[in-house]
Amino acid sequence: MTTFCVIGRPNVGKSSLVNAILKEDRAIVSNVEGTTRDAVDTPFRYEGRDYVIIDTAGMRKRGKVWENIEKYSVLRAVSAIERADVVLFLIDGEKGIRDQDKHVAGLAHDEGKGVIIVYNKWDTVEKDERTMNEISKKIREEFKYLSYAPIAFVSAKTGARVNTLLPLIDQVHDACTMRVPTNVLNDVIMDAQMMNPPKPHNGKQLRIYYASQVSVSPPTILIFVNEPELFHFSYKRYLENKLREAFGFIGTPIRIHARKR
Ligand SMILES: Nc1nc2c(ncn2[C@@H]2O[C@H](COP(=O)(O)OP(=O)(O)OP(=O)(O)O)[C@@H](O)[C@H]2O)c(=O)[nH]1
Ligand SMILES: [Mg+2]
Repeated sequence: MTTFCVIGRPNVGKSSLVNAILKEDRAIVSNVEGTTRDAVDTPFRYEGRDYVIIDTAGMRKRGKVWENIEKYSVLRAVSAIERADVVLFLIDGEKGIRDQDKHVAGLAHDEGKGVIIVYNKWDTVEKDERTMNEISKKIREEFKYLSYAPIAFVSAKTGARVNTLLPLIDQVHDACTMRVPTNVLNDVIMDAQMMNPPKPHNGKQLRIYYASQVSVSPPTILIFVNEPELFHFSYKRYLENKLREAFGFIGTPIRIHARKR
């Protein structure tokens, strides 16, 4: 079973998207912000697979604090994220990316769940053949830490491309729970090291002995080294990119921890 939730600031079209996926008018849709008050779970079955979709209330932040009336919607959204395998993070294509979206995206990222960025209201966007690339680039710049999240362009209103979401959700959920066999993992890490060995720091050289995947959701890799302090962020990121090239890991964060052997 796959549980996924739909989050985003008020009025981005979360309830409309839930309806479009379910193809029934269940959730209440309105152009008044804050229509949805509670997180609502709906179980359904599609092509032999079971899902639970969770609609949430829109979230908004003023200055440094979540607005009082919004505070409970944030808590409920966070609990929806915690219960979900995959998070659909919605952006309103009619209004474009706003500061608020960053706060919401941050919540999605912090929990270590699978994330799909959904650019909704695509029907309202004036576009030519370059628009999708341009907007994707903008999204990558604005949400750097979500670089692993695939981007979907949909219209909850017309239903355009909504049918691409469930297959993508399956793919991301599979990536979140993927287990890489230890020998294959070590081959990739050893190759990566040979191509680009870690640079010495103050005459000290990082040595990587052995890696193993210790958990899933998110995939977590433990790497045994001579000195964990020598394992710099940039080298971790390099290895993460190599792991993504080799295994995909679409839509899921990867955690890499170093331990002294
Ligand atoms: N043009 C267009 N309008 C949309 C689309 N999706 C939603 N809307 C409209 O946007 C407004 C808000 O939709 P909702 O689905 O209620 O938004 P929400 O994110 O659930 O809002 P809250 O629950 O209040 O946070 C409604 O007027 C919808 O008809 C879309 O893809 N295209
Ligand atoms: Mg709603």
